[in-house]
Amino acid sequence: MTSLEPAPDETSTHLETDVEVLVVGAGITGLYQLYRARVAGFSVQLLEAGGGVGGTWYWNRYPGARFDSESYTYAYLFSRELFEEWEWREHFAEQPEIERYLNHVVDRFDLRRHIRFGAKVTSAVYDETSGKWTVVIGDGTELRTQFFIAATGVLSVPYYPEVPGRQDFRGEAYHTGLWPAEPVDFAGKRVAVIGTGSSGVQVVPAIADEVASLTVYQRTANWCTPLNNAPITPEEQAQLRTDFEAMCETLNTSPSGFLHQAHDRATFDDSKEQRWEFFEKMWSSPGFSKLTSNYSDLLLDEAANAEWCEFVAEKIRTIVKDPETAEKLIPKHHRFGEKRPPFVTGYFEAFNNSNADLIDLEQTPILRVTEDGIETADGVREFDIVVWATGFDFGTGALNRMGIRGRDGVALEDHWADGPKTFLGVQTTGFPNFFFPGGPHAAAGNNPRYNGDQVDFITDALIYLRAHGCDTIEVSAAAEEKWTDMIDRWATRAPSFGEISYYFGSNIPGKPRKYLLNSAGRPKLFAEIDKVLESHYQAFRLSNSSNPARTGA
Ligand code: NA7
Repeated sequence: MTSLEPAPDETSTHLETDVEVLVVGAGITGLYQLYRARVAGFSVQLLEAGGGVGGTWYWNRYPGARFDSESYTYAYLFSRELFEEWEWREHFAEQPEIERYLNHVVDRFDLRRHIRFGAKVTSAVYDETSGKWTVVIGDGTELRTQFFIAATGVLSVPYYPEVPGRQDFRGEAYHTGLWPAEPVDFAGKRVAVIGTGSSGVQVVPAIADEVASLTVYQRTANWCTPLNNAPITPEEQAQLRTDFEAMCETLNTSPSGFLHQAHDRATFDDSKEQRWEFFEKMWSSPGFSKLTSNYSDLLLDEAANAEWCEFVAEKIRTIVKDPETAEKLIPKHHRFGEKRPPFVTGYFEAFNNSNADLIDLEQTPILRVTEDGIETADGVREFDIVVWATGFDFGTGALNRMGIRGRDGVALEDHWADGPKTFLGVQTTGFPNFFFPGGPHAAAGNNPRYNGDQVDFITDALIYLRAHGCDTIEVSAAAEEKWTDMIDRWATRAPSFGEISYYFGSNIPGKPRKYLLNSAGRPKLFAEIDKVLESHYQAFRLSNSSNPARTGA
């Protein structure tokens, strides 16, 4: 462990080396998978590379890191008791509270004894004869499992751009996605933040008031709008409890897994005055409702989108006192919703501090990192701390790096050389008994909802296998092809993210430009799951490794 990695949780060093279900990743999805597998009566082990539970919410512990989906809709809903006993402090919880919550869940359901921390998977190889996987971790320990479930997340491999001299910097350097457990002391320091995605725009206001100077390196301005966070009042807490069932129902029938209600009017149904009044309401609304509750044509009609963008641009001009900085902060090349919109608290305001500066990398690109700072066409600026908020190898990053080898030794990264191919975002052909909930082709929306649906589907499939005397399951090439074609078709259809976004892998040089989410959302997943269940898993080949004659159910 380097000093940059959060300290390990010494309380769980448990390791069962021969199990029915092996889960990788102690994030929200992996912990739920562990819970479901255990309740279903399977022997189960969870491996986690980090030193504690949380996954994304373990590694991304930078100042200002918080949910931008409502806490109670992002958290677990499988247990009403859990929902009732955990009172979220804020509508959008901050990282420490999230980490506390996930630790509470682990202890509440006695899951810790199944988890081994500090156990990074280095290879996972399928054995055709036994139908089992052999999984090796960093210290060389070998494990055997019937079912191998990688809940390794989509935002778990931090990306550092190839900037010359990055390693030469002698000050402190941190990536937002690999933040140390010990607090970083920003007081009185000259700080650079590179990157203005969701992470960068959360860090900036969180440290703005304590640093000596803050220089933000922006390559692309983003359509940031206010998060509008607030503490949850006792009355709201009581209401949440009363409304639990109704809330679950709303979330389960919403394509993106949010509570926000869709608006029934299109932009130009209203006069300019009415529109601006409505936009003010949107501006003051919580989180993603700017996308989900805005005018119905916001993401479908260019002129409608441009109206909202004009409104947001005016807001930026009003907040940011220096007109030149304000103009730099207004996106010029993409519409609202074309990239994942960040939600902010005090981001634009931070640029009114006399010690804050915005460098527009479109005008003056970074040439190199030096021992003391960062050089652009404008010269060198010296820093004590550089924060790399430069994103992740999204979707396939972790899975393609785990040394996963399927039937005939085929490498997953080769099978997916042109982009991921999946069925339901849970299995890929040639890799029997291997699942990856919350991985590529998972939803665009409130992640834990869709990922939880996938975990339920997987667990139910394993229960079905057991009940029918089978121990091996592999999706057919035809089902995989059909689902992947559907993903690609929906990817280019409005309302979808633009192709210049990490959702298409465009932030990683050389990565295939393939859509990594599922824009059809939960309704399509539910419909397909229903078909699978009605057809008794026809999309899959079920078999028994010790009795090849026992095939299908
Ligand atoms: P993002 O959203 O991928 O943002 C990464 C940022 O880093 C973005 O502003 C990039 O600019 C910038 N970047 C990337 N490479 C460079 C180079 N070479 N030079 C300068 N700037 C660069 O990652 P986040 O961590 O902010 O958010 C990820 C998700 O976490 C988010 O969507 C939420 O789901 C939570 P670009 O826009 O590519 O020009």
